[in-house]
Amino acid sequence: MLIQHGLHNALKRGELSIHYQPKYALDEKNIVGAEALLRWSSPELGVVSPAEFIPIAEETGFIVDIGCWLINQVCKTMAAWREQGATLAPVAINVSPIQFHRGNLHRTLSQAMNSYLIDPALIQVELTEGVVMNKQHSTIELLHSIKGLGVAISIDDFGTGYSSLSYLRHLPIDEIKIDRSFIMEIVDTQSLNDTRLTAIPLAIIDLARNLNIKLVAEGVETEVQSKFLLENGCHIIQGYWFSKPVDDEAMLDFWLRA
Ligand code: G
Ligand code: G
Ligand code: MN
Ligand code: NA
Repeated sequence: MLIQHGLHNALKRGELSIHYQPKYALDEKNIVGAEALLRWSSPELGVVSPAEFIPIAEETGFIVDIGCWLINQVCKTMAAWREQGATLAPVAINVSPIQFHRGNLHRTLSQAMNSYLIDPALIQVELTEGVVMNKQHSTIELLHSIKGLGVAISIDDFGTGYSSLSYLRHLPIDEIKIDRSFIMEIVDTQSLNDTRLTAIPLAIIDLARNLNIKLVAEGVETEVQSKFLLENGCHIIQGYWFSKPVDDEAMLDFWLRA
């Protein structure tokens, strides 16, 4: 209840902020993108995790307003980075199923990109499997219309949703992100000999390669995990090993060094 009440004021009072986590190419040793992640610092509640407040914002539908604010804010920040000389790579925005189905995602994205003159090739939308699995005509149409803007579509938390893989073939999917739960299980070099632990990441790597879909591994925290991924053909990682999510100034430093 406290969270629900606080969230409405949070947007108005500017308590929400956005952090960015780089996606890093292990082979080319450069930053190839970033994921935008919401942060809420409440004077009454302290720092509230998105894992806590997003489900509540989804229940009340307020996630549509938050998501709209976030899309505009990301585009605004990208324009500021550009102005300061950054060479940008695509920034991924998490879109809640509620915003996807009920918000006017196509218009929100196109208006924000227009306002700040952001090249659609520099925006990515992250959806969970649950959203794209929905076979309704409207879902498929919406996915194609988002793609039609020139925005890329990425599947978040891949492997944790439903087991049907057929959507990868008939929907316009550009990228999948191996869920961090699979990466976490690789705790040391011993784990690499345990096929029960490596089988799923390896299968996802094969799947992505054969379908010609980009692949990112999430939650990469150690050198062992990085080496395992690089040696097996997953070149792009996101996780604490390269960098935690950082504020827009620290992200600018990353872009300027890229
Ligand atoms: O950053 P952190 O690990 O605390 O995020 C926890 C969860 O909140 C993750 O599952 C992440 O996908 C989700 N999340 C973070 N930012 C956003 C956002 O802007 N929109 C939506 N819908 N989810 C987000
Ligand atoms: O569900 P989604 O993939 O959007 O969630 C991304 C979340 O994962 C972010 O909230 C981020 O803080 C968190 N995260 C990013 N890198 C790591 C990592 O290396 N380890 C862990 N445990 N969490 C991470
Ligand atoms: Mn995500
Ligand atoms: Na994820």
